[in-house]
Order: sequence, then structure tokens, then C-alpha cells
Amino acid sequence: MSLLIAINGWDHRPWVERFRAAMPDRAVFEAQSAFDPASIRYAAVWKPEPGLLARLPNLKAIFNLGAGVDALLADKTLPDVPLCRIVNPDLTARMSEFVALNALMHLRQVNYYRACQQEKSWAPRDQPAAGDVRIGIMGMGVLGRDAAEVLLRLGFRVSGWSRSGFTMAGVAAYAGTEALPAFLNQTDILVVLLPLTDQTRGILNRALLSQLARDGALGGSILINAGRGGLQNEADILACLADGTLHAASLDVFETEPLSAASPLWTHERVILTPHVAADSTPHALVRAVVENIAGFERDGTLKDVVDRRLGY
Ligand code: NDP
Ligand code: OXD
Repeated sequence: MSLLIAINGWDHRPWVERFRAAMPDRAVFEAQSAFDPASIRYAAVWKPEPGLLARLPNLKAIFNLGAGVDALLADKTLPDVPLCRIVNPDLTARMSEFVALNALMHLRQVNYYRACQQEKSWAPRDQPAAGDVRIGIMGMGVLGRDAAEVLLRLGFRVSGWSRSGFTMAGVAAYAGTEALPAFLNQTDILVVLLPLTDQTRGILNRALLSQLARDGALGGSILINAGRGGLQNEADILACLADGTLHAASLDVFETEPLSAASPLWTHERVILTPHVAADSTPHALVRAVVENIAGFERDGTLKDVVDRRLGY
């Protein structure tokens, strides 16, 4: 009943240490070292080398160590065993911090006041209230719903858009492609917490951004994308910033990561940029939950947070 840890892009060592401490009775291998493929029953992974999991003949389940499974599902050799993702209060709280922080930075005109500070210019501007600002969240899943609660508590007017619809007190609900224009038309700050799928790839393009409200209290529309870089068209975002279609943006994810040093996004005065850190996965918060999921599976065959592969998220 061995576990294989296959992690790329993060330091795998703290994960291996935590899993070994949490599962003292079984062998925990790291993909970087030698292991017998036939001995592996479970794999805990983040962006594993494509084809690796297909080489494990006795694999029973895969545990993705992040919330988004797009990178994993891009591996067409992925074995047809249950695939679980991270749904965890620690990761969710981190994302809501990120969304609230960025919404507040735009509300409180941080780009403008940072520029004033550099010029030693004492130049206060009118300050809209949160209640004057309409935030629309694309993706009302685990992360979108929690962010909505935090934004409501801060006083923003909140709406959400999802594929199949949802009900949440205080949040106007929009569902499906037909409802997208109406949702966008009443949104000042667009928060994107969608998964990357065949349906959502490239959705944040000029055609969509030009439907956002531009008559709001912040003097233009604002994009906050912490979903995936593949959702956005960066050339369109830059062009929309240049011609006023977009007033400002906060971007945590990019079409290609790491973002090229040549990208004009790095130095754009109205872009707040972070290197895919909106909601980190941390071993101390997540390993215990994966171990408990494995224990439940061995006890009665049940698994939590299983991905619907047909939907792609
Ligand atoms: P969930 O699966 O819980 O929620 C996804 C939401 O997106 C659901 O509301 C779903 O609709 C909606 N959705 C999916 N496809 C469509 C579509 N075609 N049209 C409209 N709505 C759609 O995911 P999470 O909330 O847990 O995570 C969301 C994403 O956040 C992850 O997939 C990942 O890409 C990203 N992420 C980024 C991180 C970062 O650090 N930047 C960290 C963690 C996650 P419905 O409710 O109808 O199913
Ligand atoms: C995730 C991420 O999907 O960190 O969890 O991007």
C-alpha cells in the first residue's frame, strides 16, 4: 500500500517528510528516487511528469495537491482511477484573503496613492464606499462562494456566475452562457475563480472585458484573475488597459509561468502582479486531509473531493 509523491514546481521535500510522519506504517517514495512501480497504490502529485502515473499498474487513486486539476488532466495517459483534488479551509481562506486584499487595493486607490507617494504629492481624491462598488465573481465553487462571503462582509455588492447556478443569500446569481452579458454589464470589479477547461480557455478576452460596466464608482472596470493564466488573453488585457476598456488589473496567474521578463505587464502602472501565490498548498495544512481520505477509501471505499473528469474540474 505504498504512496508515491510526484511534485514539480514546488519543493517536494517538506511534503515527503510530512507524509512519512503521517503514515509511519507504509512506504512513501519520492518520484526523484528509485521505487518499484508495481508497489504503488496511491499517488500524491502536483504537475507530475506526463506518463509517470500510467506506469503504475496497481494505482488505486490519485490525489492532486492543489485545487485545480487542469495540468493533470492535460496528460492524456492519466490512468482511469479516481482523482481527488484539494478542498481545504486553509487554501480557501488564503484565496479569500487574496481576493479581499486586491478588491480593497482597487477600492482604496492604492495604484494612485503609491504614485503620489513616489512624487511626494499630497493629493487626496474622493473615496467611494464599498457599497458603491459591484463585484462579479466568475466561478462560484468552493473558492468563489467563500470569497463572496468575505466581500459581502466588507460591504461590497456581490454577484456570481457559474455553469449550473447556485443560491447564496445576498448574492445575485447568474448561470450559463446566456446570462453572461447581463452579469458582466453590472460588474465593476470582475473576480475570476474559474477552473481551466475546454469551455473556459481564453474566456478573458476583449469581447468579454468590453462588456464590463464602465460607469461605476471606480472610474472604470477592473479585472482580478486568480483562476488560471490559460483563461486570459494577455495581449487583449494590455490593449484594454491602453484604451480604457479596463481601468486596472490584479493578475496572479499567466498564460506562461513564470511570466517572461519581457512582458509589459511587469511594469504597467495599473497592474498589480503576483507570481501564482494567491492560495498556496502547504504540507502542514493538507497532508493530514489526504491521509484521512486514503484511510476512508481503505475503510469503506469512499473518497472525498473526487473530480468529475467529464466536466474537467
Ligand atoms: P470548484 O470546482 O469548486 O468551482 C469551480 C466553479 O467554476 C464552479 O462554480 C463551476 O460551476 C464554475 N465553472 C466551471 N466551468 C464553468 C463554465 N464553463 N461556465 C461557468 N462556470 C463554470 O473550484 P474551486 O473554487 O475550488 O477552484 C477554482 C479554481 O481556482 C481552480 O480550478 C484553480 O484553477 C484556481 N486556483 C488558483 C489558485 C492560485 O493560487 N492562483 C489556488 C487554488 C485554486 P458549477 O458551480 O456550476 O459547477
Ligand atoms: C491550485 C493552485 O490549483 O495552487 O491549487 O494553483
